[in-house]
Amino acid sequence: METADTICAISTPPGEGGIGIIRMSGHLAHSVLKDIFVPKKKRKTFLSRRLYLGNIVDPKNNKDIDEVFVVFMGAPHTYTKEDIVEVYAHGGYATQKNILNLMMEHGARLAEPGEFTKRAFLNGRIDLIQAESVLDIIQSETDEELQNAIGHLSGRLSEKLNLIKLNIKKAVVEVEALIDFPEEDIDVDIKNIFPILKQTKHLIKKLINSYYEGKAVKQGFEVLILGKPNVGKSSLLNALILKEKAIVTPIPGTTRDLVEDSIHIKGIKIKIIDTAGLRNPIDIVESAGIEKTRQRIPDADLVIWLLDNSSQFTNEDKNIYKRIISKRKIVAVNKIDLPQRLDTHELSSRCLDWNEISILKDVGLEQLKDNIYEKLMEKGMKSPGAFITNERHRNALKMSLEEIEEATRLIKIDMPLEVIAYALNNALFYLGEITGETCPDDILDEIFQRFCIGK
Ligand SMILES: Nc1nc2c(ncn2[C@@H]2O[C@H](COP(=O)(O)OP(=O)(O)O)[C@@H](O)[C@H]2O)c(=O)[nH]1
Ligand SMILES: [Mg+2]
Repeated sequence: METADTICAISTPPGEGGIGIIRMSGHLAHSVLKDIFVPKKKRKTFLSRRLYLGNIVDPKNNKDIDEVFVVFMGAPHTYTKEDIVEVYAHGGYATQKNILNLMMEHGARLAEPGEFTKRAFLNGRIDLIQAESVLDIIQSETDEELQNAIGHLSGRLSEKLNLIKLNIKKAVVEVEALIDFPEEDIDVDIKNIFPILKQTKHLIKKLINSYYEGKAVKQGFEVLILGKPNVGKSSLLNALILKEKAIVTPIPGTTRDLVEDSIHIKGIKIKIIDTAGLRNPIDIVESAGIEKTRQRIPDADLVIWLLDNSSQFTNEDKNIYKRIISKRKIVAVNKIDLPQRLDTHELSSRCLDWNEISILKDVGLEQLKDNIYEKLMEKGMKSPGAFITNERHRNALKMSLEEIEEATRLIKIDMPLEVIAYALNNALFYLGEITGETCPDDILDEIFQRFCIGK
């Protein structure tokens, strides 16, 4: 496929390096190469996928720019499906810049971030999931992340989605057959598509749930330590991360900002956040800290609610509990080295289990860590395979699921077939957004802008 512009960019990271790669894609690539490259052995054209040694020379003044290797890759069997040229130059900034400028003088233009990959997508070589996985591969920090991203690039997730789409298409065909032929003429009952819809819902839900584990692999979990002032929240953060990061004092209200650090428990990344103790604030600084704490609650994957064994259960504790009733949580009673004043009935009457710990004496902390891990993984899907790590994918799956549920409901209340077909086609539309078949331009732009230039 021919795109109007031929694009070029430095594809290796900026700075000094052994080699620097400058890449061009588009129908002018070959002619630009002929203009600015003088091979050691004279030749008129460059064969596809051969490496040539020679010099980049500015034809204006015959000035040598660099001694390089070049390769020409003929369309359509290339990354972008267009003609591609890669120049392997010395890895200095000035050299690469000069070669790039020369390419631009001879008809190429500077590529936008991710534009090579965008062309691969627009020209149908890869779907949108695969394009996004290219970015994930580049940004992977751990092996688990990398393996999942490579799986997506090879089409593992796309395959699953295609299977789901096929199912929905089957249902659409049945509904449309009924629309075209009145019921007397053919032997089809609309209720026959229930099993297909049920299976489809199951498959989509499984993928949506895999986001949880996918997120664990990619970003790690967020664990928020909550509790009234002075129960030992900052001490707990320090004990978990094995550093004196947060200030610990006997003065209630010491922590006024969020303090966070990351640890690994059994290979999963966990961000622990120490917060300002929740109570009626004494001044505006504390009040701002408390507000920040409150705002973080909805996003936290887990809350550790910390109580003090040596002090009574108060209204402050009650109010904290109200805020976290529906959150995934662990209750921990700290300072068990001190005489008990806490009425644990307040916890048991709320059907809560609790961990007894003393951060000061290092009691119960290992057990607490195990609990954190188990709680976080409770909802995770243990089976290997494709899991989604991308918020965009999850949202589209949810929308699609809603449409299928809607279709099921409409069938049950005998709504017109056209309305049912409409809902099913919407479900397909949302799935198409994930792979990119039906993705609006602004979403595409936003995705590719996250790439670096030259990819
Ligand atoms: N006796 C005892 N004191 C503790 C324990 N954990 C923390 N403390 C003390 O409780 C006070 C408040 O601790 P801090 O971590 O600042 O509480 P925060 O306000 O919830 O962050 C400090 O003086 C700590 O040394 C514990 O297990 N036992
Ligand atoms: Mg504190």
